[in-house]
Amino acid sequence: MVINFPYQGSDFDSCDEFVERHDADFLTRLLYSMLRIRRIEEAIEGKYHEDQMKTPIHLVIGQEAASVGACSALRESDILYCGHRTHGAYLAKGGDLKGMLSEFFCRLNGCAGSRGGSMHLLDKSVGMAGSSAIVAGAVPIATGAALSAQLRGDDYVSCVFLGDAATEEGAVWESLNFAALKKLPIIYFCENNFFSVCTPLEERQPAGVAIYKKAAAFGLHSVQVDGSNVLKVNEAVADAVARARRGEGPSFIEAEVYRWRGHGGAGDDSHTGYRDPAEVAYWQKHCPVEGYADFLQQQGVLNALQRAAMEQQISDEISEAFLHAEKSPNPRKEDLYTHAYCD
Ligand SMILES: Cc1ncc(C[n+]2csc(CCOP(=O)(O)OP(=O)(O)O)c2C)c(N)n1
Repeated sequence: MVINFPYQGSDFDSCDEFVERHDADFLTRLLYSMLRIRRIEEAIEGKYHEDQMKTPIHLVIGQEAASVGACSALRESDILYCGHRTHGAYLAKGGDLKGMLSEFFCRLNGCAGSRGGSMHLLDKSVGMAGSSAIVAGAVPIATGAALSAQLRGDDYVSCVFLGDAATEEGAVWESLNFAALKKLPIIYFCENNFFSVCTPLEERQPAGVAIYKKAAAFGLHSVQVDGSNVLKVNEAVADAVARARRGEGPSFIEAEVYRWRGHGGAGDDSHTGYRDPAEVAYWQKHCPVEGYADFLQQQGVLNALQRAAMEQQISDEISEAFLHAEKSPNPRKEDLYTHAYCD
């Protein structure tokens, strides 16, 4: 069996100090948010074959700790940009489940007004400023938003999620260079899941040059973090946010994660041969959500009853949101040109 990188996930052995630093409410909310994303994604996956959701989907199952760890370090007023794998980031940033599902069902009340679908979630009310299906497409836009914050003296930090494959696009390095030069308040949050569709990292980038080290060479504060550990991700992003707010410029965070499902659509695609199914099974055994839940129970922050209550609450919310989306009205022909032009 090939494991693409040394296992680090779900290792909470050195995390006792986090429990001392944060209150139980915060620690539990991190779990709730991850569990909510997991169950929502499973529900979306389960219903996808019905073909009522008129959108391609890219599931984030396995990567929840990265979404939640990063967004929990941002304020609502901080703005977020994303690539095509949007669901976790949107929900973790405070996005509305009904709005997201309605968007997938191509309904009038979808969070992007049925214009976007899963790859283009947009919701300015929670700081989800935009997402782009063009690999690395959101990176220069997020950099421009950080420049805008700096020029206008606005207090927000701009954060952009990008994949490991996005770092193979020139636009990323032009953005990083500019951000470092101007000391922009921006965080480049790279979810390194080691695959670009079905091409592994080692076939795309030279061995021995970690992505975060390339960013460091451009003059950014740059760190690598275990993306399966929500606490470590939160800490790395909180540090980057504090630096940005102090005017110390951009940060790059490489979070090592593993995607359990195929690149797009429902199900695991490892039978196609691009990755070893045993590798997927290995990562599923080291689940970032269950691992963190077990850790909280060991620490006495959470008990089994509370965990079960979370499951129930999430399940109820999901059922209600699907009903809402299914029953919502379709877009109207007369609105076709709304949002197409602005004065
Ligand atoms: C500019 C561009 N090139 C190619 C594609 C086709 N494409 C879609 S997703 C993807 C891989 C993205 O991998 P990564 O950025 O690591 O994100 P992940 O899917 O792993 O989350 C590619 C090559 C695209 N959408 N845009």
